[in-house]
Amino acid sequence: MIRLVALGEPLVQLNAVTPGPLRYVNYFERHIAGSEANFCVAAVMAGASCGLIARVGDDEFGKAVLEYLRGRGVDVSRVRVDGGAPTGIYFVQRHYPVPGRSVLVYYRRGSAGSRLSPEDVDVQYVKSADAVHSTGITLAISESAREAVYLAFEHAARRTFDTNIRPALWPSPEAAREAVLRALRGGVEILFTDPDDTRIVLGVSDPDEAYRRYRELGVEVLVYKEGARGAYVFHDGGKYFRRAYAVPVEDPTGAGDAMAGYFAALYLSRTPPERALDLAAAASTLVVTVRGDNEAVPTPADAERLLSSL
Ligand code: CKP
Ligand code: MG
Repeated sequence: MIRLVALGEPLVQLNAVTPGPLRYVNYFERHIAGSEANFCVAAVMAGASCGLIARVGDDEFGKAVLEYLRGRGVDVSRVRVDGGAPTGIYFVQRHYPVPGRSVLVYYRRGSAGSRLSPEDVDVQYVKSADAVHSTGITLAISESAREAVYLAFEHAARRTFDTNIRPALWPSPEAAREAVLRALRGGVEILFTDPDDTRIVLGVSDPDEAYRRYRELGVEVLVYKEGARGAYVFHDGGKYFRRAYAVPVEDPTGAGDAMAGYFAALYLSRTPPERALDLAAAASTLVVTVRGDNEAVPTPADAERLLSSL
């Protein structure tokens, strides 16, 4: 079984039960999310094992994160409980101002998760994993979290990375660009990204050009996500595009993480990239049909059922 380790901040998500501006939303549904936590759940569903390196607060939300992730089969033995700060939360505003899209409103500054630091990186644990994953979110939340990612990447056998540039978390696009380029420096085997992030990182958005440039930076496999249009996978042997399925969108948050966790688990266990992308696309399709980022990630058998129904 492929063993993955991810570094990042798990968060409590408060998802608006009704669509529209948050100021008129009275009911919120609680979910457990955060990009790397979502990645881990998806990887486990796809048949890998995944451990999370993170911090949560010594509070009810921290307990909820630990219980939920443990229940989903994620190894939380390296999630530290930090009594000095609360577990981060965020709200999801749905279908407003752009129908079919969501807006994330964070309450996470100074959170326990953002206090992740190189001290939390158990080097032996990292070295024993087949691959280590993180995202631009962890690079953005604090300097210590960013250094934790660089340290873990230094010791990783293989690396996977999702650019996930959240402009709200960065002082400037240049800062994001610089931090992401540094994360890519040691060579990333699978890079997950999209046109918006690639415009910030490389100043281009054409998929072929992006692959050429990322390749020069040491990326082996590029998963280039074009949202509701579909996604490409570029690799040594070629290029493949998987068109997205048109489904009713409840909340697209988490679609990228489902694709990343699913794809990484399958590809690293030697599933051909085209097939891995098909199944990963099925996983991300199902995620957008519900609120919550990871509850609808399917088993491979269910992903297969969806693919054969289309
Ligand atoms: O790129 P995705 O929509 O898949 O990422 C969603 C996650 O960690 C979500 O759980 C949210 O908490 C976050 O990204 C974030 O910090 O924006
Ligand atoms: Mg994403």
